[in-house]
Amino acid sequence: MYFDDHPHRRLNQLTGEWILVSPHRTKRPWQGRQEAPDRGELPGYDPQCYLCPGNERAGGAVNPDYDGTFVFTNDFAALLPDLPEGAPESDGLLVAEPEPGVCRVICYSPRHDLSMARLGVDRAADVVGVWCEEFAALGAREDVGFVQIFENRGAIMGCSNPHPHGQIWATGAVPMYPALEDERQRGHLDERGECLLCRYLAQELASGERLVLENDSFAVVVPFWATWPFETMILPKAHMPSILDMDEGTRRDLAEAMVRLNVRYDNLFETSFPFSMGIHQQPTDGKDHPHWHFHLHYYPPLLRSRSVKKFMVGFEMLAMPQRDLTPEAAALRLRELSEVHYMEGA
Ligand code: H2U
Ligand code: ZN
Repeated sequence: MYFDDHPHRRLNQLTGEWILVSPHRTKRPWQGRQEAPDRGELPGYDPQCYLCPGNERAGGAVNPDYDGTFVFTNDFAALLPDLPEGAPESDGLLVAEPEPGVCRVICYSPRHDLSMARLGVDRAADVVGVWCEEFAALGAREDVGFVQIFENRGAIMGCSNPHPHGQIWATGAVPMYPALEDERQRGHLDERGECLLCRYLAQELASGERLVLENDSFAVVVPFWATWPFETMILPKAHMPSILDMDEGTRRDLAEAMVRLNVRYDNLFETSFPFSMGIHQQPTDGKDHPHWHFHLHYYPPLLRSRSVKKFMVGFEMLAMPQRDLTPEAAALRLRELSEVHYMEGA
């Protein structure tokens, strides 16, 4: 196929951005394992960890002896509610406005050592439940227009702590990427009378070329327009503007899809796989957003081994993102991996 061999660019339908693909540079065969598996076991409890039960955090607060999930307001929040009145007007081209908001931290489990890949589906479903509760509560606030749920995992991503946790930043305005996706999805529904991602998913399920795994309610694909080497997207098969549209069974299916994907990711380079992931869903301005189809993005930086990452520099910083490995080849690699975690296998 032409696009397996020749440089080309692909359109990201969700943002309108283009990505350069250079498949002719990956003709060399895959070299197999480059490094020994990373079997560095973490302790189940770390007395130095600010997220473990019963420990003191930086601000002086003491974590309860929690069992299950634990949510608290970030002690170093990037956003604050209740900003003072009296911000100056913008001055010509110098445009600024106050941005109120709330930052929360979610511990997935009391266990310091169990990331999503090894948490088990029941615990992962509890995390999905907390996301729904937090989304509902934060989204109901007058001063919150968008709720960004995300997780930063691994030192390479600047994550400060291996204790499995995620974050929520709720903002007054809709941030840049969700705003782009909002515009593209609205435009598609207006012009074609059908949801952009329902249509995209039907095409991906029909081809199967970029499909990594699926269950009754969700499909995991390497998007046709993926930027990061092993980037994936989790999409609900039914049209749902937000995570609150999931029933109990669908929440569990989401947890199952996440756990299976995370196991494959860990198995890829036999390491605790770093990434940034996040949920994109409808804004929380009280209006209807029928064009929104919620989804999760996983952006992992690793390229060839647990220490060789993809750099977005040079042409990519100045012009447009670029990749060598095609999304189809990445999906094939992820599809071939086992769903038994390498730390739990023989
Ligand atoms: P990472 O997920 O990027 O590691 O960030 C963890 C968050 O935890 C970070 O935003 C917060 C930091 O502000 N934090 C607390 O709220 N309390 C602490 O005692 C330490 C870290
Ligand atoms: Zn811990």
